[in-house]
Amino acid sequence: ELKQFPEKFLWGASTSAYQVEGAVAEDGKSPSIIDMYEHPKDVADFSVASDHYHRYREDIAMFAEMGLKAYRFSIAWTRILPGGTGEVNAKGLEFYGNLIRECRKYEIEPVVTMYHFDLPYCLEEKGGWLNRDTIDAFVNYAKVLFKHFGGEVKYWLTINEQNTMILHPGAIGLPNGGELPSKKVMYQQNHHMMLAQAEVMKLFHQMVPGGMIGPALNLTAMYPATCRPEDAIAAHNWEVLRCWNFADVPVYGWYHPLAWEYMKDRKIAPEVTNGDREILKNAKPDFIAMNYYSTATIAASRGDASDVAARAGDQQIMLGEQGVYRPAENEYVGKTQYGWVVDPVGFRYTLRKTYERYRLPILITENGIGAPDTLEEDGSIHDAYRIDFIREHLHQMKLAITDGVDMLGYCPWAAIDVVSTHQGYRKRYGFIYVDRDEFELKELKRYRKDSFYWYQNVIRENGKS
Ligand code: BGP
Repeated sequence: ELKQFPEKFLWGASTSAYQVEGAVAEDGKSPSIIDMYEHPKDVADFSVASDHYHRYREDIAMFAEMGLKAYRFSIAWTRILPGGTGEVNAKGLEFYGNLIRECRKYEIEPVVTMYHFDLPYCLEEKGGWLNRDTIDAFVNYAKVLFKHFGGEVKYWLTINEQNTMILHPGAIGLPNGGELPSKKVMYQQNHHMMLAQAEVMKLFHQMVPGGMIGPALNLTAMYPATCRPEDAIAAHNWEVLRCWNFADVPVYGWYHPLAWEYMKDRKIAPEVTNGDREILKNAKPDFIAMNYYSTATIAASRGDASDVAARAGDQQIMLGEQGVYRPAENEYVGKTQYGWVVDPVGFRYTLRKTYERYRLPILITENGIGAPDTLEEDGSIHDAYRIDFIREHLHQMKLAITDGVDMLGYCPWAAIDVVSTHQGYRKRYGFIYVDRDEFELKELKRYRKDSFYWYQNVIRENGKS
């Protein structure tokens, strides 16, 4: 029998600081690595974004009207500590304090990401995550956040999509399109981020009793392309390297055993210093936050695939890794116009696998479909594709709950239109339309999409079907 959503289910929606706020150089904010990108000329940059920095009151009032019980947003490290570490910027604290209070006013639970791709540029200049000092800087930043907001915010996310940052270094976190770091360098950066995350989770449990903290990873189950045993091994390889290796460290305190052998064998395992193992072992998350968009289908390597995942223009494409895996097509799933696989059943499958592996409650922190919505003359936006997408994913989530998966909540991407990581403003995800074009800002007026009213009803009914 189909179970219903739990009573206190966190129906929410998400954004991230650099994609929604704008005001990139206001009130003492320093540049992050994102602000220092040589931005492609044909897509909107992040300087104004959706102007949430100035319009958060209006936006949160609309979120409240939609019925949101949670709002997942990120804090820009560069607003709180413009120097990366050291002096605290009072204006930064004030902004997020106001934002949190505004949520509370409507009984919207703030869910805060501490770090969503936007490392302070001043830290990048000193070596970024390759430099162990960045670990201390992150812990220090966390201390400031927990001290000021620990009393008002219960749910915290450490790092958004660490696996995306590490596995796609050309896509995120590499200023000015420089040379891609080697895998050895990436796994060393990853190790330092893991240590920083562990220290922060430990500190959190000391400073914020009763709060909950977890990593926010992009998780995706893999299908073998056929029932050929070699394809199953390859799919398992990529699932381990792409997903479980990143969740095992926070939960179990060490790397996935197969991933560790893979790294050692290729001489790309991180240097581990005395005390690192202790640090990783001494912290645990309270839940797993999951960003889910699609699944992948994998075949055995033919020995001629080149390197890791990449994008080509608008299209999301994947390349394999020699001797490890090779991407394959899946005739049973659809694709968005940007080439992202649409797989609601894969959502249930990924939830089951994640819960089976970690036995921790799961909070969905992203899920959604990017599309170029059209604003009609009368101010309506008919985004039936978004409604279909979310409806199907909700149904599969309900099946996962029925299967026994412990779900905390659902915060799809995005609460309101934001600038996409790579496709600017033409690719929209929000329930609320922001009237601006790629380059023409207009008045940034907000409009309710059809999906806004639909989601409002879903929340009102606690997802009953
Ligand atoms: C996730 C990121 C988000 C968001 C989303 C959609 O990987 O955490 O920041 O942007 O993907 O991706 P895109 O904007 O590239 O379509």
